[in-house]
Amino acid sequence: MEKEKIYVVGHKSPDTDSVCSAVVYAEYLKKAKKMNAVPAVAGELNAETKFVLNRFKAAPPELLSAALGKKLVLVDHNEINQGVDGMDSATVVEVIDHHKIVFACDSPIPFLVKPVGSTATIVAKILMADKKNFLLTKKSAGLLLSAILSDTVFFKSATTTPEDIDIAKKLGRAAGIKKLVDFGIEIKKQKAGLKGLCADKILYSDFKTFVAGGKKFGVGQIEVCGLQEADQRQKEILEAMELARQKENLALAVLMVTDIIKEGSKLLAVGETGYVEKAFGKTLENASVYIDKAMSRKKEILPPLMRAFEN
Ligand SMILES: [Mn+2]
Repeated sequence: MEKEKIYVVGHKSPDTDSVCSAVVYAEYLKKAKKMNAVPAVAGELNAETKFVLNRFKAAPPELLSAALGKKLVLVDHNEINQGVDGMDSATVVEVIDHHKIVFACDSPIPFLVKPVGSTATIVAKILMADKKNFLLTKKSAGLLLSAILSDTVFFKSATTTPEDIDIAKKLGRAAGIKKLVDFGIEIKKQKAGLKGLCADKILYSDFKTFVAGGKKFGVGQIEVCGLQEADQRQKEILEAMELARQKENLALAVLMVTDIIKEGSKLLAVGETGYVEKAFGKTLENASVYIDKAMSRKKEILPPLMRAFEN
């Protein structure tokens, strides 16, 4: 009898970390654990991830649009509302992640969460510890390296730890890539910017919802090289954000326009924007405010925002 299929899947609006971690970890489960593991994605691939998969000759994972009745390994997320639809009627058998923990489960499962810059860092360590299966191929090393460089914005994000840098160097050697930062910039350039994206796509390219103080809110993020284009299109983006906020019943919707060159983020906000002012002690102008040095949603934007909702 064929073993039951297990889908290894990241969050919706999949990013390079979500996808590459799923691809490599599924291969690990298959080869080292003899499981019938299949990598999957919870949404359309972005241009950056397509570039990375192509670069290391990896097939795009299958699209999983409904989780109902399926067995899942979650990578790069542990919040049910950020994952594949129907997850409450799926069985989560394992989690590997680097985000805050909100997961609940009525039976014990392997649950590995570490405060590092990317899920790929954790997956890479698992592969490196398994000496007998030779899983750290050029392809898997290249995919994981790309994910680390992407998630940590080539080590510039506040989420970067010494472990990410150390693992990335080892992966670089295995993948035959010497100049890590240069390669990181090449990866990031694939999708940085707003060119060719409608306002809706800009908001939803990386949008996550959260609950705090009994209210639901959403924070999206888009990376750009310079804020000029975003400034010009601000009105149109804010209109799309307000529509999305109403549609998804959110108290507040925020978009981080993160300038990876200037290393800061302009926040656009609609809805109960007082929470943004409270969180950052700044007054919004034109529904927006620039936060210098803030590039990480998880580390620099979410914690003060959550506190503002909770207090
Ligand atoms: Mn990640």
